[in-house]
Amino acid sequence: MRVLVLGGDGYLGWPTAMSLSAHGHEVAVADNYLRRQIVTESGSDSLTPILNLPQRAKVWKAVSGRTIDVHLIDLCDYDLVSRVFREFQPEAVVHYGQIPSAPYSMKDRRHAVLTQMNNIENNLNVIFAIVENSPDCHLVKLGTMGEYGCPNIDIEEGFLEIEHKGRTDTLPFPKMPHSWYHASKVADSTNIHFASRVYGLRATDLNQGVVYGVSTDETLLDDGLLTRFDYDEQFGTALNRFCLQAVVGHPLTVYGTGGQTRGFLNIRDTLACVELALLNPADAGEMRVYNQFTESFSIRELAVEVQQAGKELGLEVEIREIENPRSEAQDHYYNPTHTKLLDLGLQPTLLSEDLVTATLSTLMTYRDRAIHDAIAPRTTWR
Ligand code: USQ
Repeated sequence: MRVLVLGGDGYLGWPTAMSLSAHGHEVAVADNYLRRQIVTESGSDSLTPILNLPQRAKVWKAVSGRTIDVHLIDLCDYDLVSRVFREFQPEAVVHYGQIPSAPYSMKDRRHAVLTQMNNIENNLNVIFAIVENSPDCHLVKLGTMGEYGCPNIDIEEGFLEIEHKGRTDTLPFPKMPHSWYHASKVADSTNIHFASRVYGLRATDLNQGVVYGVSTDETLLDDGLLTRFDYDEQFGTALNRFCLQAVVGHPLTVYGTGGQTRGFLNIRDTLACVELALLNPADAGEMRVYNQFTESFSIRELAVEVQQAGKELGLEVEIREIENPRSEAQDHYYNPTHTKLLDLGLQPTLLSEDLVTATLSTLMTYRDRAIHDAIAPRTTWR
């Protein structure tokens, strides 16, 4: 299959591109390095040293004998996006190419606007590039579990059967996003659903949980193929941050009581889920929604997990509850359905499989590169 990976320089985009290439797909990537730029501007950097995209593609060619085409373009520039679609004629596009940080979007008006403008505009460009150049192309879009928020009822996979005043319908599940960033993904889902109804777009919206881990089969082949690893207060996510904190001797930053519960998945499972979505395309005019995570944990449970794994490696790890910088429920019901990817054959990689220890061991190699000032939370929701 010809697959275009948007955001192909990112934490998930680059490993996805390699994995698809290794599995025999013809792969092209597009990126404008915005993530690198805003992480640097925020005073942080990837813990892992990463090459630029053309260099990575060269190492990949040397290691695997396979080619990944690189396009350094801004997805907000429609002419360039359209040209890549015309030339490459993708059968599927995996869209990761967005600003992914809730705290970044909550810093102030400017960051909220930048996140929403960038994400919503580039997603519209992708929709129109498909419709105008490769109408049969399947859009696999990275959404987020944070679109739903934490309602006091079970969360369904995208749609909910509702009976109201004697009538019934199946409608998009209600959304209560956690941040301006998560709200941008809600807008994307609405726009993709609209395009599927109006233009016959075929689309799969992957509402992904929090991803953790640093290694995949392909990143382990050569140091030049490493993916980025963020741990700062804006672009680092909970479990990855805790792992980094453990190896550099920083107390684990549990926000509030740590009762917040979220869905998590290993980076390897992201790649597996995306490929399953690609191999089982939505029909023309259909928007599928999968809840993409494998296990739920409270933040406190994760901190204890990291503390225990650290002990086995001789690390003394302190857990510290700090005032929650976010406006969020800390003790809440959370029971999202996530069976569709399992039905397609996903074999989950579970946290209990020594994954925390493996991540800690890898991070220890690079711990001297950590920028300590970037760790403590500074961005508040209020
Ligand atoms: N948290 C802590 N300590 C930390 C960092 C986070 O207690 O040092 C808590 C937060 O308060 C929150 C939970 O961990 O309750 C998750 O926060 P996060 O930063 O790991 O994840 P989030 O902001 O929700 O966003 C991340 C990704 C985003 C993706 C989302 C999936 O940045 O791109 O969409 O995870 S989900 O969380 O399911 O919406």
